[in-house]
Amino acid sequence: MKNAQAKKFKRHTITSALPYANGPIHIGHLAGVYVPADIYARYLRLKGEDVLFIGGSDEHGVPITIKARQQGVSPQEIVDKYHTIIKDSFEKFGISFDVYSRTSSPIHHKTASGFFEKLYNNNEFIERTSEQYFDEATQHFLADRYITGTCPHCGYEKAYGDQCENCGTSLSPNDLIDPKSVLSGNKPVKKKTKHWYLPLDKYEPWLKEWILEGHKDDWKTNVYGQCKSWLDTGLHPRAVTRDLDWGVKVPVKGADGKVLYVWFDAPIGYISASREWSGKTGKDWEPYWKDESSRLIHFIGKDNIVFHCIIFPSMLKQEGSYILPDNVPAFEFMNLENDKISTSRNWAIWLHEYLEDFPGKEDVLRYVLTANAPETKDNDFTWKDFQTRNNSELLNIFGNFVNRTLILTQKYFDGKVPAANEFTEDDKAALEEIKSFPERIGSSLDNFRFREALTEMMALARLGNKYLTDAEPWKIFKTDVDRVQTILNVSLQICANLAILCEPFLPFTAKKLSDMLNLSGLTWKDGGNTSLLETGKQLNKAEYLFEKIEDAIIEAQVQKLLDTKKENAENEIKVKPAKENIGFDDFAKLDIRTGTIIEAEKVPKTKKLLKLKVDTGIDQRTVVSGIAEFYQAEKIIGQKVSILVNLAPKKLRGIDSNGMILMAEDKNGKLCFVSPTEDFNDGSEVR
Ligand code: B3M
Ligand code: ZN
Repeated sequence: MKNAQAKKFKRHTITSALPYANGPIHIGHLAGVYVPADIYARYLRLKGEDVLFIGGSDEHGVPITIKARQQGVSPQEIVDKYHTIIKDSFEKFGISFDVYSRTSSPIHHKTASGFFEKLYNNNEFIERTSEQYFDEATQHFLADRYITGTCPHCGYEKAYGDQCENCGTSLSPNDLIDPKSVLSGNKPVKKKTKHWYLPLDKYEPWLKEWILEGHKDDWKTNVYGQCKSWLDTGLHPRAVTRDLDWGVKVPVKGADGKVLYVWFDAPIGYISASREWSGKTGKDWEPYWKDESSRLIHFIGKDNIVFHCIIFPSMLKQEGSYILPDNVPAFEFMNLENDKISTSRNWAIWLHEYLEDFPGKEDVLRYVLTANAPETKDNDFTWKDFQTRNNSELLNIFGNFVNRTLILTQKYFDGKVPAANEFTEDDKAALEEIKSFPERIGSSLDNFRFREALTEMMALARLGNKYLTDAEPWKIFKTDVDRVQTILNVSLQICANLAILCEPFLPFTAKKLSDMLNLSGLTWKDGGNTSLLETGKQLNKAEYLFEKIEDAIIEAQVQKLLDTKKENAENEIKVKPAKENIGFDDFAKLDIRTGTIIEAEKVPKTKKLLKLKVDTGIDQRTVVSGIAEFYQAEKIIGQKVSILVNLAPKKLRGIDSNGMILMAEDKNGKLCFVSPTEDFNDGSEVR
């Protein structure tokens, strides 16, 4: 990859994927997006570059409405809760956004609908009425995550209507094999509805030129490769509206009950966040997004490549006034203890919990996640490695070197920087090598090689540690004070360089070290300088930068994960053992028919009961059914059911109930109808 900084840019607009506000941040998010993005933003700021670092919560989309439905609250309540947790934990972890916004904000709704309107008025969209999957029981169209089925590409049985999380393929609901509604579990029917499509196929020639030619040298292999396979396969028009009631309303006539597809509105969230920032700071946001001398960089995970390299750039290009992303350094995935991180299985290390369990150790996690960054392939986080890197690298090398230097300066020279007297060859070699570090670290960062950059930064700490250990000033203080002065002066210059060059990676450590050295306001340009600390300068009291992490602490965290694993195993589908065998004659006594619910109402003063009128094909009869917690009366009119018609009548809450609706109950006690999968007449016998 050619050096990305070859061209000089006036401004750097750095975006980081907007996390869905339906759960907290975990180490996978941090390793794959937010820590590298923050390192890069801090590095550029230290170099004096003009940086706008953007974050925000992605608050629309079906995962949020599904979670709200599961918890019986509104989507707004879900996003309010998690937006606060996410924003707060980012701040405490030192992710230095210039703005952290949210897509449920009015400014985003205005920006996103205005963006759509401009493309609409330019006749950019294809309007198409098509048959979409519809859940008759709940009267919902089934978009994206409301429908699951088998992926046609890899056979994964829990693929979603918009994407297969197993193989990353972008899907549309009609691609799914054996589709099922997430809401009722039923097989959905097709119903006509109108949507607006972005004609991606029309942009193919331009995208091939812009990506396959224009970025073949500077985009990462994993990113370029995914884009190439997409373009080689051929692009198709993509729906950018949905039949949902949560999201940015589609701002055109004939679009009642429709919102923008979350992946159309979310990337525009970067722009609305910039407008929010502008409102707060008084600075103009437009140059960061519209001036060709600005550089737009998207930090994302690999599952977001198509949206940031193909769809959003096409939108920006068609809108006509925006710059395009110069680079999209997508990372692969971070696993945890050799297993895929999973929110639903609670198999994760949550940032807000880490901050509670390890106060003052933000940099340790930043360090370990960078050292193991999944830059070109999936990688793994283990608590053992976390402990080892803290104890053997941060504590024993970086911390030990700084602490010994400061303690000895305190002890021998009252904490004042001693003079540098005559330099030996070793001194000169060390001083010469210091000068190389800004370039060594900087060129790795310019090319988004964060692990390599971190290793180079640690090489400076190793240099100091080795230099001081070899020089052994404590052995010669009584006999050669001048020599000790020089050794500690050189060591202090290395400490001062560390305070600058570690800042992007370890901002909390950099602050502590700069305070101890009584330094401030240094920039990247000061890196490599071997006289940052002038002789006689009074240093502040030394404090420990790192502390040992004991086995017990790690064992407790590992145990926490083992407990989670055990809980998951227990929660696995508890399928009740089969009942004892019966003879066919026993079964033959049951008369089960197909039927249709024609009326439904809640039974007053009960939580669970609905009074139904069912057409059994034989007659129309009243049945009381305990399904009110799962189905709203008004939404199940027309629902096909299976009904046991020769069950002896029973009076329930004063109502004569005549028969029983067959319901399936899952492991969590959720009920769903057992209905004919084709349009059978009422009264058909089930046998
Ligand atoms: N909300 C997060 C994800 O897919 C998604 C990113 C949006 S960035 C505009 O994990
Ligand atoms: Zn798949």
